[in-house]
Amino acid sequence: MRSRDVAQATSLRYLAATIPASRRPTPLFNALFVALALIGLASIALADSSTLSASDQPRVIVTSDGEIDDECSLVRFLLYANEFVVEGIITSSSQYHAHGHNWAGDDWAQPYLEAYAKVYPNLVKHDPRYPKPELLQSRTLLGNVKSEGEMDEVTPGSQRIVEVLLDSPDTRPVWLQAWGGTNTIARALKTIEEQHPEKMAEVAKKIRFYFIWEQDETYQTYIRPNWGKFDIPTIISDQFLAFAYENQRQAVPQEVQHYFSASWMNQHLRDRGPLVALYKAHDDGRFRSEGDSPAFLHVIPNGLRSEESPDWGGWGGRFVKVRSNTWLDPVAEPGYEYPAGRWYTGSAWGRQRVKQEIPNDEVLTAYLRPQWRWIDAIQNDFAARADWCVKEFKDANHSPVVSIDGALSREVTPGEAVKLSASATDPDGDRLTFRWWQYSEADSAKATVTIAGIDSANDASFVVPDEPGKQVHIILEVTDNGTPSLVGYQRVVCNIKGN
Ligand SMILES: [Ca+2]
Ligand SMILES: [Ca+2]
Ligand SMILES: [Ca+2]
Repeated sequence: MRSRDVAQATSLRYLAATIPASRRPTPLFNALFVALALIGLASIALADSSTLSASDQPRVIVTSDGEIDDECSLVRFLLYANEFVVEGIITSSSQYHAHGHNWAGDDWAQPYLEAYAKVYPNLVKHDPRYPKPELLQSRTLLGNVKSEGEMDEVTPGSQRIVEVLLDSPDTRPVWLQAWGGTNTIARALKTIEEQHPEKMAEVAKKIRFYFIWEQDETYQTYIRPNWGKFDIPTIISDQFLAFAYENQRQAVPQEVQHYFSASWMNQHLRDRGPLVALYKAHDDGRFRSEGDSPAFLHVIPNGLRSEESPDWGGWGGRFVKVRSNTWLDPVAEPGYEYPAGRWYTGSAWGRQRVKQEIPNDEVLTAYLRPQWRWIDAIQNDFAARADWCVKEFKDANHSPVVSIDGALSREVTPGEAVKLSASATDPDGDRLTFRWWQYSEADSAKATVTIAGIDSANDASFVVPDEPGKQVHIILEVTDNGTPSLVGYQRVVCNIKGN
């Protein structure tokens, strides 16, 4: 097998259990997808799915070490609870936080859940899918917290992960996120290995990992050696630095830093009810850190389809495959060799570069771009949801809903003029602006295509470059003129035929 074929085969396998993205679920589509998947036609369902503007809510389990930036991330996460099936919010330790070591308390998440309960009656005016506070409460549990990397003890948190993964009638992917150490996840997997070794392969097929660094050793010492053979798709992010503490996001360009400024934050987050009131910005209001948020930003079904393959890119960054199942941040340095072991503060490329404190470090800026390029849209979307906590539907903004005419994934021929056409609606009746662009970093084509009618809803096109076997990724961004201005997306993936 040539390397490209290997990549494509993996990508297909990755796709097979992943349901394509959009904002509105329809039961008909879900039933159709399940039926097709059952008879082994999942990839055909995906090819045809573009005519069905629907998706399911991704299932997610958060594990968090309760640092201040996790607390900030939890506020944002709860505002997106309508987009997910929240299977668990589990406290874990890390190399930074554990019992007796900068510990926020076993019940650090409680004030946030209580505040969520207070704003829930208003949030459901904006989306009835927000989960009941009692449901979130019942799934918020203590994991392995006694020391860094501790995975000996079976805990309520580890058992919740076991329960979700062993629930065999449900084959949908489960995104296991590590905002801290991977130890509680490791403990859960060890329980499954010990008690149900015959189910490991089936369980592994459901799992998607997204780790914010490896904040303890358990991925290397337990998960990789024992579960590596199952090729669980694993993203380990270092580019989250663009969304982290000031000293870490220093290379983010000025025009983007604006969205972290006290003036912007105060304008959009002050007086937004009890949940956002708990958001631990700095005293003057400026952004503190949400280094862990990319773990769930990646799976928000916003139309970018980032959950379909880690190299496609989206709100949680963009990654390259460096080992059979492991996707890390793209390092542009010629001849760079990724570490064989942990990707963390002691080894990750961006972290090492940040330590060098190079003024106007354009190389670091470029490295972090897959994350910061979306910050304006990410922050405005956050601001709108802060409004949802206190405002009526008619007084708040909601994203445009975008629908592509024709397939989302297409087979195209070199020289062919591909027509790009879409429609969009806005829940608030806002005026909409269309913009098509090639996500050239995410696609395998070398050529930069010229898109005619770049701001046209239904009269845009481009000519397919002569690069058989490659892909061109076209993003459609539809922006409304509400306050704050919000964006809806779709992505058209064109597979160039030949060879
Ligand atoms: Ca954390
Ligand atoms: Ca709107
Ligand atoms: Ca390209």
